[in-house]
Amino acid sequence: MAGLQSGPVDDDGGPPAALVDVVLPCLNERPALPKVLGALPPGYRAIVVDNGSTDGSGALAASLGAAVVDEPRRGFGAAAHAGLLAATAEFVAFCDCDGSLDPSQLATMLELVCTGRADLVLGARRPARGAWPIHARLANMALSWRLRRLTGVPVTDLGPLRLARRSAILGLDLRDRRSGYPLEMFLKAHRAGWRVVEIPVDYAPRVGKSKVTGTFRGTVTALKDMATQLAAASGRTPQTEGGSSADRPAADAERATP
Ligand SMILES: Nc1nc2c(ncn2[C@@H]2O[C@H](COP(=O)(O)OP(=O)(O)O)[C@@H](O)[C@H]2O)c(=O)[nH]1
Ligand SMILES: [Mg+2]
Repeated sequence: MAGLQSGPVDDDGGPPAALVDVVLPCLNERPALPKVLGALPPGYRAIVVDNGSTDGSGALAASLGAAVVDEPRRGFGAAAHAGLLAATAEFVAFCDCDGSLDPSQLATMLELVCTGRADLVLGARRPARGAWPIHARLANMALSWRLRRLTGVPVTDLGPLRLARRSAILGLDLRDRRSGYPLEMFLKAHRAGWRVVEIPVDYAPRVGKSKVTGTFRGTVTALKDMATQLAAASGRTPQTEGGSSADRPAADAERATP
């Protein structure tokens, strides 16, 4: 296993490969891109998924050195999943492309997964003043309460900053292509027996306009998509508490064996 800050050196002597690919779903986030990309620590490669932006986000991201993936099909999940499919690093993180989150806090998440203490790490947002609209906060509190009851995982936020092993997330076979994607990831990870761990992360006011919780349409779509995921999860017979370790990310399952 390579160190946490720099990836393995390519066989051909080229630049070190990224240890973490950071998927950044991006719909018209031009004003935020310099801050977001400038905040990525060494060893973390930005994959900006341009979700049909009309403000030149994709071209700006490429000029700033990011890998850019085009995903014309609209939807947070469509963008996030296209980024996951384009990723090649051992670990993948997801982060809003709006300047609200601090990618340097991914280092703690990476450490938890690398050392076998977690399979999926979620960032629980600690908002600065004005960062989080009250309706979104209340909806998120209600969702977290429901998730705690449903899964027993002491989750307090279904936050957008998260990290896991790439091959493991691919194995979850995520299907949602809209706002239910982060919830589907959590529910399927739990069902597969993953250790889902939450750590606090800073949450600053975003740069530019919100596409989800800041708009009526975005909020309604998010609620509908979450309800679909919850209904699917509630209707299933739960596995043994914590799920089957056979479904866990392989490397971590090995480490978890006493
Ligand atoms: N809602 C939405 N967001 C998208 C889409 N494609 C990419 N995104 C990005 O997904 C991220 C989350 O959206 P954001 O506006 O930050 O939602 P908020 O955090 O709830 O305010 C941002 O980086 C958006 O640019 C899409 O089709 N719909
Ligand atoms: Mg956001």
